[in-house]
Formats: sequence, C-alpha cells, structure tokens
Amino acid sequence: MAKTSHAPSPDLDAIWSALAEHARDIGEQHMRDMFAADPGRFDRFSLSLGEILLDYSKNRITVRTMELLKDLAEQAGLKEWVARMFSGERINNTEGRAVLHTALRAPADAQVMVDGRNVIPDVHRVLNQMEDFCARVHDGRWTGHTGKVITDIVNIGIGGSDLGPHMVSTALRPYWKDGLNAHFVSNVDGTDINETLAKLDAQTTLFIIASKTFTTRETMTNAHTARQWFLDNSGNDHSKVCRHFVAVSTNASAVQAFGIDRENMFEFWDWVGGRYSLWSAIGLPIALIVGMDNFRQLLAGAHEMDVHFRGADFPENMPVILGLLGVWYRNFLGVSNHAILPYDHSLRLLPAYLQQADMESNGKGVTRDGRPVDYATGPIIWGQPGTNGQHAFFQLIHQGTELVPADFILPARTHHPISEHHEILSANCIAQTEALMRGKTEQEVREELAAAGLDKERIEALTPHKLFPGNKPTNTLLLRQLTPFNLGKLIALYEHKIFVESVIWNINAFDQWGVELGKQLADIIETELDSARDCTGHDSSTNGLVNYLKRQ
Ligand code: G6Q
Repeated sequence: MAKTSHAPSPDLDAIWSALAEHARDIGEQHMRDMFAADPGRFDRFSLSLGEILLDYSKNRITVRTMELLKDLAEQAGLKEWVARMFSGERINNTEGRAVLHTALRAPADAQVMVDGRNVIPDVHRVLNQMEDFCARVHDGRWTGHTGKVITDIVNIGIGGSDLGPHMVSTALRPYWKDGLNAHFVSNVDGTDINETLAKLDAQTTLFIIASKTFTTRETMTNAHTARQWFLDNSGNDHSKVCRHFVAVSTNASAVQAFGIDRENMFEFWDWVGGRYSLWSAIGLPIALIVGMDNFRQLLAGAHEMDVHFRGADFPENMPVILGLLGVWYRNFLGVSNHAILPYDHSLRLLPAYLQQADMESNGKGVTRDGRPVDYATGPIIWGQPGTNGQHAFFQLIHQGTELVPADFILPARTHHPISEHHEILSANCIAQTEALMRGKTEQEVREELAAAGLDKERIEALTPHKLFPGNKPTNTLLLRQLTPFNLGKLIALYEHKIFVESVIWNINAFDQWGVELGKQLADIIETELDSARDCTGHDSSTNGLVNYLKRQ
C-alpha cells in the first residue's frame, strides 16, 4: 500500500494533504457515473499532438483532481526543473552529469552548452558520420573481407545499449532495408550468441559492439566470442576484423585494444544516460536497418515532443498529464504497478523497454540529497501486447484485487492491412478500455443469466463470479500510424513522463546505483566457481549454491 501521509518536501505538505483528502472524496465515485453525468468528459480529458491522441478520460479523476495535480507540479518547481534539464545543468547530481538526451534530437542550429562548449555540433558530426557509414553499407562500398555485401547486422550490447535499438528496430520492421537483417545479442548466456551466430555467414556479417564503457562483462564476453567465431570462419586473419566490427562507445582506448579502427568508432558522451541513448550513436543499428532518413525522422518526432514538453502549459502538456496521473495513482490511490499494453505486434518490446526506462529511473528510495523517502516512488512496470494479454493476465485486471492502471497504445492504420485483422485488433483495444471502465453490474449479470435461461439457483450462484466491478483506469494513446516520427514522439513522451514523476518525488531519475552490488558479487563468485577449493566465505545459502554448482 502506498504511503500518502508525507509529502516529498515540507513545501508540498499542504497540496499533498489536499490531494489525499480529495482522493478520499472521490474514492467511492465510479467512472461509469462520471461519464453519465458529463457527456463532454472525452473532450475535457483528451488532447492531440499532431498524429498522437491521448484520451485520459477513463481515469478516476475530476476537473478538481487535475487542478490539484497541476498545483502540485507548479509547487514542486517542475517548470524550473524542465528548464534545468534542457539547458544542460548537471541535474544527475550523484554522477555529476548533465542529462541531455534532448540535445541528441535538437536541430543543427540549436545551442546547448556543457562546460562552456556547445554540444550540438558534436551531435551532428556523429550523426553525419553515421549517415556516411550507413550509405557505404547500403550501396555496397563497405563490404565484408571477401568483397561480399553486408547482409546481417548484429548489435552486441546490454541494458541501455540493447533495449532501445532492439525495440525500435522491431517496431519499424516495415521500414527495413531490402537485403538486410538485424540481430540483437545481449544475454551473457551463451545460448543467445550461439543461436544468433548459427544463422550467420562471417563474410557478410557486421558486428556493432555497443557499450558506453566498453567494459561491461556481458557485452565484452559476447564481443570476444563473436570475434573468435569470425576468426575461426575467416582464416584466423586478425587484419580482417576491422571490416566486420565497429563500435559505439565513449571509451576510445578500449575500442582500439579490441581491434576496431578509431575511425569505425561512433562516439557519444557522458551526458547521455544508457537508457536514454537510442537517439545517439547507440541507434546505429536502427539507422543501418531502416536507413538514416528514417532515423532522422525518429529524432524529429522526439524533438517535436521535446518542444511540446518544454513549452505547453501543464493542463495541455501530454507528458505532464501522464506523469501527474502516475503520481495520483501511486501516492494517493495506493497503486503499486502500471501496465503497458500496446495493441500493435511491432511494439511487443515496448513494455520491456519502458520497464528499464521507468524502473531504473524512478526505482529510488532516497531523495536527491540522500534522505530516505517516506512516500512511494516508481511503480512496477509490466505488460505485453494485445490481444494476447486478454487471454492471459487481463483476468486479474478485470476481477482481481490489485488496481492496475494501464496504457493502451494503438495505431489507427496498420502496415499490414490483411482482411479484418486490424478491425479486430482495434475493436478489442477500445472494448477493453470500455469494459475496464464500465464493468458489469449485478443487475446486468442477473438479466444476462436469466436471458440465457438459467434457473434462479444457478443465477444466484454464478452472479458474484460474473460481476465486473469496473472503475479500472486506462489511458489510450492512438497513433495515426506507427511511423518513425510518431514512434520517436511516443518514446520521448514516456521519457518526459518519467522525469515529471521524478521531479514530484524529488529523486534523481538519472543514476542507477542499484545495479552495482550484484555486479560486484558476481565477480567474486565467478572466481570462486573457477577455484578447486570449496566456497566458505558467504552465508550458508550462497556457499551451498556455489558448491552445488561446482560439483556438477
Ligand atoms: C542504463 C544503464 C545500463 C547500461 C548497461 C550497459 O541506463 O546504465 O542499462 O546501459 O549496463 O552499459 P554499457 O553501455 O556501458 O555497456
């Protein structure tokens, strides 16, 4: 249960209490009644931005809720925080870094200063380098070592160096270049690289080693396995490696030590966080597979959302609305989680992508200045594409005991207009949001069962099971079509939503110290797994598990 008793800072005590009281007031109200009382509810609680429509009317909110939430954002200094982020201030205070993924999609004539230097020319220099490289791969000037054209791109990276490019490349499948395939290897489990390499020809494969640090254990292990496979399949000639391996990194010396030419390294900067990096050279696999024009469209879409986020008043600001609704459910209605439900098979990796973006950003238990929080922060993010989820976990959303606010995402037009597939998909998406909101009343259930000819006793027995309480909140995001531009906009919408929440919660959304401890302990255990001696230095469970593995 979320804690609602404390505000993130004393300045917010009054508005926090007002929201808590308001939550108690509207707690019993049903959205079915809210819609019945107000035919203008959709118009009031929806807005369009170009080809994206957000309908947030199926939320447990009133005009008063949105006013109070807007006051909360104002009093938390959201406007100032947005300006700080865009201007390159070091708002990632624990790592002493600026947070400038927005600069990666800014036009060439923009100016964003970091340490007295405008970073935009660097951004566009690397974009041009990517453009040149993509053109050479596409038109056959860049070939494999035997002169054959490249047919397969393999991105080796993990976390932020994998999830974004993988999700976007999958989402933009209709835009893939003819004759090219993309593969993504992330897991250190040898199954991942083994299954990928089995499909490939060393003469026509290009590996991108994507690692900001170029030290990440999983990525370097996979990169070395890929290089060995390449050498084994190309006469063990090390001089050929540079035609088949390029790198995306901030660590030039480690890239060169691996055998990749400096000129085939695509740079990015410490002010690009891993999970916000798909807009940088980390997007190289995207640019290769869909073409640089489409990659630039992705950036342009994200930039349009940046301009909107920076300039629109809070009541008309899409990321602000979504972020404030997130806070509303988490802190005032006791909600623990949030589902991402794309009704588009191409967006099937979006839930996993947003899981990292949101949970790594807002999964924090201390404030910016290191005090433990006594209120709830980031929720659990989960989800799967529709309609598959309807035949699985939707049962819990409809009739379980956990409240699950959900985002439904649907393109109006499909890239695959085959028979009635898209009508069925769309109908299900909209029907679910209606069903979740309305539910089914006892009277409706009884009438339905009576109409089906059931006797009184059977109706009595079945009615509680067939009741749908409804009042389940959803946002619906309709995209005209899943284009690179609209996808860029959609991703940026979520990035900014996450930032809005972090500002209200007074936490640093841009560090991730929580991933460190496991890495440290894994290094120790790896050495122990290799040693001939029994492991004794841990608790009995850890010792027991290590020793069991050693005996196998
Ligand atoms: C993201 C995280 C993390 C990171 C990976 C890969 O914000 O920092 O997911 O992207 O650990 O790191 P490298 O790119 O340095 O290999």
